[in-house]
Amino acid sequence: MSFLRKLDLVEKVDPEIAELILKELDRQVYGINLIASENYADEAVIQVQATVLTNKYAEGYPSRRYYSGCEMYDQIERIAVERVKQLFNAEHANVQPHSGSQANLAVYLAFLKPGDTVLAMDLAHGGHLTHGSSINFSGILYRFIHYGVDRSTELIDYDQVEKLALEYKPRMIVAGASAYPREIDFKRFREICDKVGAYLMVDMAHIAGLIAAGLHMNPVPYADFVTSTTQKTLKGPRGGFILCRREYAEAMDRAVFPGTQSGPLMHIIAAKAVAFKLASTEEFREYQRLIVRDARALASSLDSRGYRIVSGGTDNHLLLVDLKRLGVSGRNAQDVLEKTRIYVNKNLVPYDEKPPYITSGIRLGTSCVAARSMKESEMDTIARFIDTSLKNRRDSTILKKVEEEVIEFCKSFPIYGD
Ligand code: DSN
Repeated sequence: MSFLRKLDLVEKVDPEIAELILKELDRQVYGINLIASENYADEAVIQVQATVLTNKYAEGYPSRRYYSGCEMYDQIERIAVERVKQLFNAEHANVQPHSGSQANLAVYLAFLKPGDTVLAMDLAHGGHLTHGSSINFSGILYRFIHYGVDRSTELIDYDQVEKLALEYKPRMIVAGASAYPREIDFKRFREICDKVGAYLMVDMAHIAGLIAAGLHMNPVPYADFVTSTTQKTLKGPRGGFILCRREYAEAMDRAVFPGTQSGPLMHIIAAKAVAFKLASTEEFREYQRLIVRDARALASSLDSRGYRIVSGGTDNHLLLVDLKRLGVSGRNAQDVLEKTRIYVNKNLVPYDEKPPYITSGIRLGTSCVAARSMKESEMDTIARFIDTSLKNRRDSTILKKVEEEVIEFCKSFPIYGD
């Protein structure tokens, strides 16, 4: 039995929480996870997080801590930093950000002043909350101007980015997205930044695994700062990191600690180190190749069933499905699919007329299914499950039958060995 089911100590002190954890494990095992930002961390990565490393305060950086007893933590953090620098060929790395949002906050704090102009991708076209949403600290503290995708191609309109950059002269341009299915041309972003003297920040959170595997252009040679999470395609613990050029290292580190965070989560930093090691293997690169093949296969299986795929396909780990033709909202589709144990998230499609809590689309990602070794032919089965569920959304008997099929299907694709 996997160690993940052994919760004897928790069961003794808090059976209520233990039971919920075990139920959640079953939900993960007997369900199909297509949430593009999620993944299954390796068991070693999970194990590291449940160690005594959680007990320590280590504010500061290796050899410059504010507490004694940090000898092991210095070594762990140095290993994590060296591994991630090597993985992405970066000059400097900070592995302390607790999340991707914290990483973005630290870059803004270090290199912008409140009120500065920043150009970033519109959330409604695939950007992220921390790329200037008016309800997020980023949009509250800085003056964000947004670029989007072209209405007909649904690809980033680089000419529009350039036009807006020349017009608004931003101090920083942000590239990167949380719902964009195509490759991003970081070289073109660099050229635009150079024309207007702007910093380039790339938020590579979604595609970090693909970049590590050499399947997507690496932003490091072009960007001043690169931020990321570790839990998405990278398959690590929940957390963030920042890469930058040597010249920015001191300001960057100061912005993380003491600028925006105090005690680093050292058990998570150790888990990041393990994940970076795993991400440098040929097995990981093969896994990333499968993610992309699966995403293409899922897009094509849905397309052949009449679904409109935003931009006509995908180059990465995710696809956006426009459900307008089917007459079902993204929210409704998410709820229906949850009943059949298929997990997706509702998502705005470009130029969506519905509000963000309803939406006209869903976002599907293949990091989790590829991690279970589901291949192209399985994507057709999943497309069939989705299609049957959505087209019979008011028929509880059919939905029940699909749910049973999903459970049976999942039994052939374990997440954690048994
Ligand atoms: N919430 C994440 C996503 O789903 O893309 C990004 O923070």
